[in-house]
Order: sequence, then structure tokens, then C-alpha cells
Amino acid sequence: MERCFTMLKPGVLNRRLVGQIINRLECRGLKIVGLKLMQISPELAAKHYAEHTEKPFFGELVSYITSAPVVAMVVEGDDVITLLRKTAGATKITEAAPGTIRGDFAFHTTQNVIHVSDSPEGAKREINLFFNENELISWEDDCCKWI
Ligand code: 3AN
Repeated sequence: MERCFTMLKPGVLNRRLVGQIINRLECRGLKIVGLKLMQISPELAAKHYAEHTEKPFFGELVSYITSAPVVAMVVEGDDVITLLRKTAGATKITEAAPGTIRGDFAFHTTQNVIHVSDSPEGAKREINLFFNENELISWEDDCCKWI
């Protein structure tokens, strides 16, 4: 069983898209085990995007992610990282297919509405950055029998 960190970015709150995007995850059968509204500090943003520190878009990335609250989530399931990344769509917005979250709701790469962990190691690191263990709830999922 795999866990993945995902985050709806400030544009989602501003545009009142939280419900629509969480609905996409639920339609896919993804199981939410952690969920909260957070105002990210510049320090946490810098840790989260540490691999991009030297990139030209780093400043824009941090100022966007700290500009309004985000919805932080942990989802759990078999191959959930791959499933969620496919549901989110490609990072580069011109390559994000229609039908994906990014393909349907974003038109700037820097403001691409959703973050999804890219590997099991990345997911562990990000879950630890954003959640305490007691904020994650393991629950019996009857839906697994059907989807
Ligand atoms: P992903 O979020 O799809 O795993 P990363 O980790 O490569 O992609 O990039 C993190 C974030 O940095 C992206 N979600 C996007 O907001 C931004 N980003 C990545 N590449 C670019 C780029 N070439 N120009 C502007 N922003 C970018």
C-alpha cells in the first residue's frame, strides 16, 4: 500500500475549485487519509521546493504557493503515486492533456493548480514536511471492493 502527498495550490482556493478537483480524485477511487487547509510559510515552501532552489522560476513558485491557503492531502492505495500523477497531468502545461486536472484547469506551468509527489521517497519526505502522524487516519475502505 502506497501513500502520496498532494496539494491544491492557492489558485484553486481563489477560483473556488476545491470541490471540483477533490471530486476528480474521488471519481478515480482514490482514498483520502489526510486533509487540511494550510497557509504555507516561505520557510516550508523553500523546503518543499528545495530541488528547485537554483531554477529561474523558484521565486515565482514560492511567492505563488505562499500567496493564499493550500489544501494539503495524503492519499493511499496501490500505485497511488502513478495514478495520481496521471490524473493530475503533465507538469509542462502545454503537454497536460485535456481530461487531466492540469489540462482542464490551468494554463500557466508555474500556476498549475496541483502538486503530486513524484516517487515513494519524495512522498515520504513531503508527508513528513506537511503532516504529523496523528493527522493521518487509516480507515477500512469498502469502496476498494467496487472500484
Ligand atoms: P511536478 O509538480 O509535476 O512534480 P516539478 O517538481 O518538476 O513538477 O516542479 C514543481 C513545480 O515547479 C511545478 N508544479 C510547477 O509549478 C513549477 N515548474 C516546474 N517546471 C517549471 C518551468 N519550466 N517553468 C515554470 N514553472 C515550473
